[in-house]
Amino acid sequence: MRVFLIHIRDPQFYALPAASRAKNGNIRIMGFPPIGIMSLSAVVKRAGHECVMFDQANPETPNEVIIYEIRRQKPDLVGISFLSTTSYPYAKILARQIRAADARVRLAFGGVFATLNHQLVKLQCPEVDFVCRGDGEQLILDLLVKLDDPSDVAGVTWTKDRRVVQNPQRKLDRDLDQWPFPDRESLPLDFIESMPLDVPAVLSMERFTTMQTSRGCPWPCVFCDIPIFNEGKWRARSPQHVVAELNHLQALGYGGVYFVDDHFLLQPKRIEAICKGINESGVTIQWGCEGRVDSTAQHLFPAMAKAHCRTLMFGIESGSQKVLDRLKKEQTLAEVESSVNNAKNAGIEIVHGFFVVGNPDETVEDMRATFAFAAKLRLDTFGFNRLCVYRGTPLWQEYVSRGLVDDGADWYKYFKCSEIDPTCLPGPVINNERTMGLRRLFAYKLLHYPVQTLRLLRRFMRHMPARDVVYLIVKPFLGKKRGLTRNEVLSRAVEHQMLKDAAANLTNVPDTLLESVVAGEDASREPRAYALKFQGHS
Ligand code: B12
Repeated sequence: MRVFLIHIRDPQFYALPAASRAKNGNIRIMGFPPIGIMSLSAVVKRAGHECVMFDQANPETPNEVIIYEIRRQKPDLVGISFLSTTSYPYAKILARQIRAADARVRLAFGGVFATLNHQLVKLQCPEVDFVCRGDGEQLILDLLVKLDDPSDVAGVTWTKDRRVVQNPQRKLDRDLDQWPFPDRESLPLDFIESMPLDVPAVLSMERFTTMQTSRGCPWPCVFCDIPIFNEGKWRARSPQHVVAELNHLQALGYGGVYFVDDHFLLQPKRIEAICKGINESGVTIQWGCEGRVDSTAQHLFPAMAKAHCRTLMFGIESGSQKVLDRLKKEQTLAEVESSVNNAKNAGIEIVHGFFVVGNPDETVEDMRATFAFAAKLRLDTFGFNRLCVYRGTPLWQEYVSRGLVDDGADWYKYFKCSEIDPTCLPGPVINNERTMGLRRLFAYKLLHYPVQTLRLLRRFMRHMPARDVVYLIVKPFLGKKRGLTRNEVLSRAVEHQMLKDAAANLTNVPDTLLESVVAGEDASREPRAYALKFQGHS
């Protein structure tokens, strides 16, 4: 069978083509690779099928090229993968265009958003044959042999006799070592991790990729849907399997790896074995990961640093215990402080703090406390995002019961909490407090931690154009902005408020408007000349 796998990205959001090509001729992309479809591609190929991947971060494969290739290569199944609510409108548009161009091809959706909203997605997108829930590895193999009648393929939502059928849930796969390493070599792309991401994953211009060493997180934070996606469970690959993949990546020339695990720091024994394996096998790849501040693995931070862990990211969220409790974060300010200290004392080079502002019941004093707390912590980098609410999270459920969102009409939208929740501060107040807070924080950091700050800036200078670094520093001190400057687009390191606003607005677009966008595009038109260069068909 021939399978096409497409990773949908919001245009200009989280992945940018770099100006230069890699030595091997590949297009260089600043951003995270699409590890979801890369994982599935490896599985599908090992089973003897053909697989072609498309990542929409590649400017040479817009929708029209993908449709052209579908017509030309006639795949048996086209799998469309997307992570979040923000990319759903683009997935919808592409599915409709594909269906308009080819009435027979089988179309499948997968990923976190599709999983959590499977029935509604199936109803809203009748052109999609299968909405796939949860892990995709075994599911796609089962589906490929049952494309005509997936009645007994667990985890699929489809239509039979004009009725939406929800096949039984697939049992959570605990044996993650059975799957091959993701197929990273079949896209005509090379990834580099740099500042357009709002998180300094490893901060290196080396060939960069991601790995997933565990899945899930059992904690009940109200804004997160991962416990529901993973049925409250945490599953992990064995240390041997993880180290083997790192060796494989080193042999392929990768120099930076970010673990996209939801909570890498959960199991001390596993971390210890991974670090030991890295040192013993001579892996020198620099890596980054994230985890909770209450991790019991903190005594291993020195071992992690020795095994080339350069970046450690903590979900700190707030400097107000009241807000932390409201978010059901189940962590204390003292735990935050000691884990950041432990990481810095261990020699981890970049310790990052994720914060959220605009939380329910948060006052101006709480926000000020958050910025004062961030200043006190020995963090190297930080990000302050506005809290948003997505369907599938406990907070969404709360908003449904408080009548703030309509589960039937709003399910495919996402909102900044302050837009709908009267217990949040108004948007302009939040933005103003954030700007002021960032200014104070930057000034405080420069004054109190000059060595740490200068060291970090020197590292930035090595990996970013100087003007972007300057902009990054002066941004909080600039007055009210008037529009999106080129630098602002490029330097989305601290925040990318406007782009996020655009993405949020798009999720609010009704289907009728989307239809007109699709109608406006002539899906039957021939792809542009550059498209033919794709995969060497010139
Ligand atoms: C890494 C990551 C990112 C990276 C992007 C990585 C990339 N490839 O582009 C960055 C930092 C850029 C990012 C950005 C954002 N992210 Co994010 N991100 C994640 C994270 C931590 C891991 C995703 C991942 O790589 N998983 C590993 C791969 C192997 O899994 P997978 O893609 O899910 O694929 C598996 C299955 O889903 C399935 N599958 C997937 N596709 C298909 C298709 C078919 C046909 C089949 C059969 C199966 C299938 O099979 C795969 C293998 O089992 C997740 C949390 C999570 N655990 O999923 C959040 C997560 C997806 N992000 C989230 C959000 C909200 C965002 C942002 C909107 C944040 C913001 N406000 O700016 C943006 C939007 C990005 C976008 N364009 O969609 C939310 C989504 C919630 C929602 N309902 O929308 C999540 C779930 C985090 C959370 N806790 O809530 N993100």
